[in-house]
Amino acid sequence: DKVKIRTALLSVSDKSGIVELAGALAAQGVRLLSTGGTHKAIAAAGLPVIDVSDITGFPEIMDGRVKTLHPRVHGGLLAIRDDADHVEAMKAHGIEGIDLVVINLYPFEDVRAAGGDYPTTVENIDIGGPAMIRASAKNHAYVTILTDPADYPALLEAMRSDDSQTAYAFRQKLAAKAFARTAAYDAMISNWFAEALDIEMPRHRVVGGVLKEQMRYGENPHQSAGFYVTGENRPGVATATLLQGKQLSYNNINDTDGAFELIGEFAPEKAPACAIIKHANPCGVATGPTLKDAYLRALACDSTSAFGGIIALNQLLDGETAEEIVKLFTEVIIAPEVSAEAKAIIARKPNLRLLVTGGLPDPRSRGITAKTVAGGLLVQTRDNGMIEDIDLRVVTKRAPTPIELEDLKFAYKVAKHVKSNAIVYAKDGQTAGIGAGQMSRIDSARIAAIKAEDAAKAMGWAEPMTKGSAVASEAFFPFADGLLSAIAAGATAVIQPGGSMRDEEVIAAADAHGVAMVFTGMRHFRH
Ligand code: 93A
Repeated sequence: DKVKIRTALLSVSDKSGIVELAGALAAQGVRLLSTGGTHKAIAAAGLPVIDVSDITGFPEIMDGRVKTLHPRVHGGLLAIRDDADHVEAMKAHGIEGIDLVVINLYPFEDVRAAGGDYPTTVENIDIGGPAMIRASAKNHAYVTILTDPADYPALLEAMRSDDSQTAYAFRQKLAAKAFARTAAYDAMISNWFAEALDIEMPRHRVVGGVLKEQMRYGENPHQSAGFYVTGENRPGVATATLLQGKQLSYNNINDTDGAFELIGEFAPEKAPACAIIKHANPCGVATGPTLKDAYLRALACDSTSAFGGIIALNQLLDGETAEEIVKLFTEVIIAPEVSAEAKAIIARKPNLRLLVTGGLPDPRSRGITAKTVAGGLLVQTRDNGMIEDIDLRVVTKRAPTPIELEDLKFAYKVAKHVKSNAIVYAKDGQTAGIGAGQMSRIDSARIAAIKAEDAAKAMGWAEPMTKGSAVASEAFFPFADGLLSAIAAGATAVIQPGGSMRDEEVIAAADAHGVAMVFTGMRHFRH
């Protein structure tokens, strides 16, 4: 099962480490073949290398679109070396076996992530590379296929210790890796097309990604986990830069994503805003005259839960806000930008992770979300409904005042990012109490009110902020009880999708208490 490496074909876009690899291979007497740019790099280092064109007897044509797509190459990759017919065909057509193939593909992912225009992105779809990778991987009984520069040292080590040979098990693993590589590559191409052409639910769905980092564990320590980047061009945790602090955990990443998607709902030009997230639910969200105020107001909603939370900001993190944040134990801060002053302040807490994204995600943009179920993949378009785009319908005798209306919209935006059943009380652009993830709506309403009472006690306020608040329910009230509970807590205005069989009952209850209620017609379930 051992194969001696005599001939190698090197064709790489990412040339890092290739000259060193070529040198080490040449030193072991391996004959090197290579394509245009790679050949140039290797030859420039003074190493003996043969141009693939000299093997095929055919020049690279069409701007390199056709350089290795030739029977002398693919025959050399696919031939079964101990099959008499194959050997005969090799002889008849002047085909020589290729034992080692080193390829990395045109950087489609990078071009896409950089927002390359349509023709540039298309031109970066590699055809010859994947063809050679797949041919080599199929023929792993004879061919060693390397698709990742990180594997160069392992190859050289294997060859050095075994007379330039590779073992079957080693080639098998590399073949598995190679097919994963081409599959993920094609996944990214098809997803890019689906996005560009607005194809939402294609016949074949591929969710492809590149391992960004392997985590120490998953949601729990006995689960293994990895973070894969899909190449989607959306500011967020996957593409953010970690300015300081240790690697994010699985739960950190999940929570940070929730935090940043939520804060993306708040346009920075309207007001500074801050969200604090725990276990994928917000425990406080607020706008404010300054970012520092927004943070303090978000914190006031539930300062107990905010301990060890994730903070998302909708604009540049400045020094005075950073100074407040470092007073409390926080796991992660994510912001579009950070001032030098804020950086220096955060640096005093070396374990605090600071992520910068360079921008905010567009809440209106399309795109998909996916989750696995046993034996399946549930895919849907992102919940990109925005309260600003909805015509609200006043269903009660009293219409909300302009101030109530602002708070209703604010509360509804937050409720969209709270696990169902979600009840969110808000006042003056600040969450007053959040009830998340209960199996009955009335329990969420009660919990939110209890949280508001706790906050009042902690802050030394005379009364909970639910008094005179606006309340949002992300789905309709199936009975009047949930609404009555909110009214008992002091809500004077209500926003909900409507659409229950008992809407009339719920409206009558609101009217009986002089409460203003609006229907959105759009539900925001989140599970
Ligand atoms: O344009 S291609 O799809 N056509 C080919 O025949 C071909 N052969 C190799 N792309 C092709 N490649 C790719 O060229 C490799 O996958 C590699 O990424 C790149 C290396 O080109 P160069 O050596 O000229 O820099």
